[in-house]
Amino acid sequence: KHAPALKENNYKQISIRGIPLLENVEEVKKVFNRHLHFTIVKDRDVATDHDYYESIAYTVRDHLVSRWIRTNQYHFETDQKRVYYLSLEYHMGRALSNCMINLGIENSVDEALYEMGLNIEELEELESEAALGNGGLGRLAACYLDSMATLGLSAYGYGLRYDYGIFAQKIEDGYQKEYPENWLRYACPWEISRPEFLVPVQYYGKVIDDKDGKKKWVEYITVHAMPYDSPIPGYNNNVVNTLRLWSAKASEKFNFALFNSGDYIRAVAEQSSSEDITRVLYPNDDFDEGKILRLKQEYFLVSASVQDIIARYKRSKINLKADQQVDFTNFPDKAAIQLNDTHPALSVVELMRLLIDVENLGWDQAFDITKRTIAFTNHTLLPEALEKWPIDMFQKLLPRHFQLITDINAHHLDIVQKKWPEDKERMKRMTIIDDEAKKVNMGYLSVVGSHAVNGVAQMHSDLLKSTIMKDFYELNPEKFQNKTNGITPRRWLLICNPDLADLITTKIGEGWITDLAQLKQLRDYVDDEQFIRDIQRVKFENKERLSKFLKKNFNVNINPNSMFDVQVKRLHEYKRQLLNCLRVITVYNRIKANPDKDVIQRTIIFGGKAAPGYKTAKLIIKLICNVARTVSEDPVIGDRLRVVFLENYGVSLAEKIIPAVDLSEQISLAGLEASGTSNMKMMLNGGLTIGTMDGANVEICEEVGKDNIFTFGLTYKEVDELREKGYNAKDYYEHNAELKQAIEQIRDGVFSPEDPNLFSDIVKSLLESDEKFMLLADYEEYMKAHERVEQLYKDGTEWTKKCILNIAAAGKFSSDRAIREYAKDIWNVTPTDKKLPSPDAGRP
Ligand code: F58
Repeated sequence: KHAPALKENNYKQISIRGIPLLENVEEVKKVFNRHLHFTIVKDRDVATDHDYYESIAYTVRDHLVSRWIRTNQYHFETDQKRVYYLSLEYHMGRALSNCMINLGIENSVDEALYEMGLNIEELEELESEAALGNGGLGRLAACYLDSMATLGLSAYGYGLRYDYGIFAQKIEDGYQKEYPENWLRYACPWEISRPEFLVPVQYYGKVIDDKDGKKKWVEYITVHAMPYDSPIPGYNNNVVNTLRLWSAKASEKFNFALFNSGDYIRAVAEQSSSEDITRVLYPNDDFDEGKILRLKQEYFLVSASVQDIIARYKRSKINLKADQQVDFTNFPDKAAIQLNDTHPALSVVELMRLLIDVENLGWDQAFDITKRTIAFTNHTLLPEALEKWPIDMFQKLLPRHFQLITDINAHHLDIVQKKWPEDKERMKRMTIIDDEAKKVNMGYLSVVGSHAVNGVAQMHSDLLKSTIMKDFYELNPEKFQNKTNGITPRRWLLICNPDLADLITTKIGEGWITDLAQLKQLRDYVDDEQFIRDIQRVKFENKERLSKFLKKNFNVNINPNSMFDVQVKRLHEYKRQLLNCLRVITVYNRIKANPDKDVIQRTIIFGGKAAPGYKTAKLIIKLICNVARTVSEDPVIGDRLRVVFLENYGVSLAEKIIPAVDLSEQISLAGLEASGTSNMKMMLNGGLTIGTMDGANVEICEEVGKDNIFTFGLTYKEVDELREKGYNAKDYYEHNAELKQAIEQIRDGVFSPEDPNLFSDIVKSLLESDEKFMLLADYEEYMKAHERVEQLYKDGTEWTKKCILNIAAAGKFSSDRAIREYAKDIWNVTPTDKKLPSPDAGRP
């Protein structure tokens, strides 16, 4: 290992971000050495690179600590309303560079490491990422934490500390294989365990009537929730909020009977089974598996968090002063709980239970407080993803909660009946507990128990009101809102694409970092020839960097001079990676049929994990890999077409891919992608979108103008009409020779000569049962849209102008904007751009 070339280092010094002071550099070195010695307990002769990573992580963490403590003191003193974000998933990615940037110390750290002969970029790669999420929903939670801290909100994330996050994906012979990813193998330097705040969580047992007529939950078993806190630094504002993740710990009393019977060894050994609750993240996206362990996880998060929230309320300033029974009347003015989908929906019932059974409030008051506290975000309309728990399972695991849901449902149906006295069908549709299907509907519970319900893009929110939540919208129209998703411009531009960030800053200053709408000033430079060349240079260098990375880590060769045409996201039929694959096959056929035609060089990049049990999705991965193989082995193709499937797509890989994207593939069937967020990331980094009118694509189109995006395909209305009249795949198949050819090639084993029938299920579903995703209906327009892409790409300047217009129009998609809207319309809290006093400025 050697120090980076001086030239590159000099270049970094000429940066808009924080000028390093020599004192800081000396200080960093001192603290680094102290940690290597006292924390890691190594000397430089035996220290590994990982030890150096840990030492620098602890050094950076030291800079956070006093701000973190300060933030807590400040929030106690001001006693402003707290926002609690509850999510089963947080896809955080790596923390080191994020912390350095948000604290403004990355140049000092860079320089200090350089002087010690270490390379920050190499050390950063050694951090294992906290991948405690599946896809968009978990990453959204992470972006929102960043924005809440940056906007100075007193906000807490609550989640689960899974021992195993999302699996590591390997592609072996074109097949996805899943491997466990032990992200905690090395201790995580960012988390602090808080055994003193252990919280008991109860399961099973039964409910009895107490002497005083109260309900009492008895004979339950207890599992303890151990909190682990991680810092969430705001950008340059001295705020450090907290993400609290719960880990299951057996209670000592767990197997009392066994302990007493003298079977000590077995009693201790069996403790581990209750600790299984937080062992592993369920790897499904947009699919509800209905397993009891998942229900245990959901309740574990909810119970521990709601108890913690109530405990904090009781310890808060207003209540400490009042020398009397805690008054819960003000609870909704002091706490807002946001449910990230229905997964934490039990919060409604747990809050009711604690208020009624423990705090002795009356039912009506408890329900009023609950509704005013809780709000609910829906992330999908796909029926297979909507959570419904079997009544039996639910009642056995959570007997008291089942009673409370029964009460809530009775109260709710009473209101429905008063409003529509004759409408029996509606009552049946709207019941939270479906006695026929024997299921508890968690979406309905979430709506009934909340004061606000939102979708994640305008189109999605509209569809919520007109489809799955129609009856509920008619009952309470005032509850329904839209909050279009956003992404944090810190991680998704400033950190992952520093050269573009610098270039933007030289033109419009650095205000965009916390006010992304300022990017629209870039429109003034759309004809500036130098700026256009600079944008092109940065994009090219990013593509080169990605190419080198892929060569080094995956032995994949791609050509940075080709167009990078990218679809990276979870693998799901509705996202239609298969449509992209049909297109690739057609492009391949065209080159073969017309080898002398002048075409642009394309690298088509796929990436994404399939749920381990999702057979079709896994077979689509295999097909893509086989097509990639056929293309690369064909001597006629040369460097005109290259197809790659990148292994193990996640936050860290995304940070490398997104800055290098030319073309962003967003091709779901209209009505099925609630929002999408990779579309926003690529736009912000100067990628042009080819997409359907679905989710947030609609708003991207509005913002950038339809001349600067390649839209195609059925609209939602057309999909609806087509479904009404009957979708017939053969119509398209018989009328489009290229489409027919591509499907026949798959059918005939052109891409799987060793097993010609390998993809027969895919062919069958395309031709016989695809009314759900209608791939063939959009194929022709998709091909035409790609021809428009090709035309434009031939004119480098015109292409780049549109890139600039896309960057300039990406302001709306900042998670800061989204969080401002949540703050105003749902939580009733006020963001601030004031900095907290720095740690050396005395206690607030
Ligand atoms: C995603 N949902 C949406 N669910 O599909 C996407 O359109 C949206 O942009 C994003 O949420 C953020 O709002 C999603 O990622 C899951 O991963 C769940 C995991 C747990 C089981 C159910 C799906």
